[in-house]
Amino acid sequence: MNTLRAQLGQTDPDIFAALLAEEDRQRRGLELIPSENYAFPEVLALLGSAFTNKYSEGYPGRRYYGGQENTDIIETLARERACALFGAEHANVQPLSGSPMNQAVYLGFLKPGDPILAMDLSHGGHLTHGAPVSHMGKLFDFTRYKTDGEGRIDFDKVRALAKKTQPKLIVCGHSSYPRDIDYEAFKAIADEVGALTMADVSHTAGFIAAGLLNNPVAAGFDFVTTTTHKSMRGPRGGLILCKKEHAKTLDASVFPGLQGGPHMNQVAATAVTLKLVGEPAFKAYAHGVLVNAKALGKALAARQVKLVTGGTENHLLVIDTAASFGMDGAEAQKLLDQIGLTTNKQVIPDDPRPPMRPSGIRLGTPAPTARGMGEAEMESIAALLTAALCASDREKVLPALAAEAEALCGRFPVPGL
Ligand code: DSN
Repeated sequence: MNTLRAQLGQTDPDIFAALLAEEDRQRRGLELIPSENYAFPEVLALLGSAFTNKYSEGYPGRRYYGGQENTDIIETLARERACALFGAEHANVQPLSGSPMNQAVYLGFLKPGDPILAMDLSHGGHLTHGAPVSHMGKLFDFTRYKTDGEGRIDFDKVRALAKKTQPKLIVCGHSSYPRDIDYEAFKAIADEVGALTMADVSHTAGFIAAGLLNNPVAAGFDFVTTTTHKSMRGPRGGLILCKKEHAKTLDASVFPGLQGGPHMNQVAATAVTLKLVGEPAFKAYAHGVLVNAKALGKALAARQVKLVTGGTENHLLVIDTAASFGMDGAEAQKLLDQIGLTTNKQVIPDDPRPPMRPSGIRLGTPAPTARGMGEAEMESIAALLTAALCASDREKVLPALAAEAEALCGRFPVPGL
C-alpha cells in the first residue's frame, strides 16, 4: 500500500496532496454530519481491488460478459446476507447509490404521472421523495406530507392526504427526522387506500439491522431501500429489499431499466459490510451511536439549545440555530467549521428561511462513535459547539476552541486512516 501511495504521489502530486490534506482534515476534525461515517477498513481495501476492473451486466448465473465466476460469488453472498440481516425475501445490491435506488422502485412499479405520497423535504424527507427540483418530482405526481407543530409525523394528516390523493405508492423514511418511524401505521394507511409501500431507511439501516429501531420489512413493506455508506459503514452504494412477488420486476428495473454494469468493487464491499453488520461488535457500535445521540441531545438541551422534536430516538439531532443562537444554519455551520466541527445547515419544519440560509443545522453521532467516543465526549462536543456559537469575541475564542477540539480528536484515531 505504501508503494502504491508513493507511486500516486509521483504520478499526480496535486491529487496526492489533496488526499493527504483530506486525511489530515478527517483526523484533526470531528465529523458530525449524520449521513457520514468511516467505512470499514475492509471496505476501503475492496474498493481499490481487482473487482473494480470487471464488467458484470446481468445477475449471478445470467450475465452478458464472460469471466464471472468470482463476481457471481460476491453478488450472491451480498444478496443472501442482506436478506438474512433484514428478514427480507429478495435483495438487489446493484444500485449505484441512493437516488438511482429510489428511482428504480418508482420507474419499475409506477407510470409517469402516477400519484405518490411522501415526506416533504423541508420536514425531513429526501430530494428523491418528490422534491419539485428533482426529476422524480417532475415525473410523478407527488403529494408531500408535513410534520406536526413539534416536528413529528402526524398520521391523521397522512391518512387524510392518502384518502384524498389515492397514491399508488406511500413513501416513508427521511434524511433529517430525529424519531423512529411507526411503519405499521404507514402500512395500515397504505392498505386502506390500496397503495404500495416503500421505506427509505438510508439513515437508519444499521440500527434496524442491529434490532434497535423498528424494521419496515417486519411491518410488511413492499420495498425497503437503503444506502450502504451511512450507519452501516459500507461503500457508497444502494440496496433494495422487496417481497418475492416484486423481485423480477425490481431486478429488471435496476438492470437493464436504469443502469448498465454494476460496480463490482462496490458489490464486494457491500457483501463484507453486510457480514460485519451482522456481528456482535456492530450491534455494540450501533447501540453506542444511539446512546451518544441521546447524551448529545441532553447536553445541548441543558445549555438551552432548541432541538426539533425536543430530542432524538435515532442517531441525528436538528438544532434550531435561529431560536437558540439568533443565527441561521449557514452562519453556524461556518463558525463550527472554524473550530473543526463539521455539521451541515438544515431546513427545519415550516422554515421561513431559504435552503441556503435555513434556520438550523443537523448533527449525528455515527462518526464520533466509530472513533470510540462515548457520553463524556458528547458533553465536550456540546460545550465546544455552544461556546463557539455564543462567542462574542470570536477572534480570541474560536482558535482556543479549535485547539480543544483538535486535542479531543487526537485521542480518538479515525478507523482505516
Ligand atoms: N446526502 C444524504 C444526507 O445527508 O442525508 C442523503 O442523500
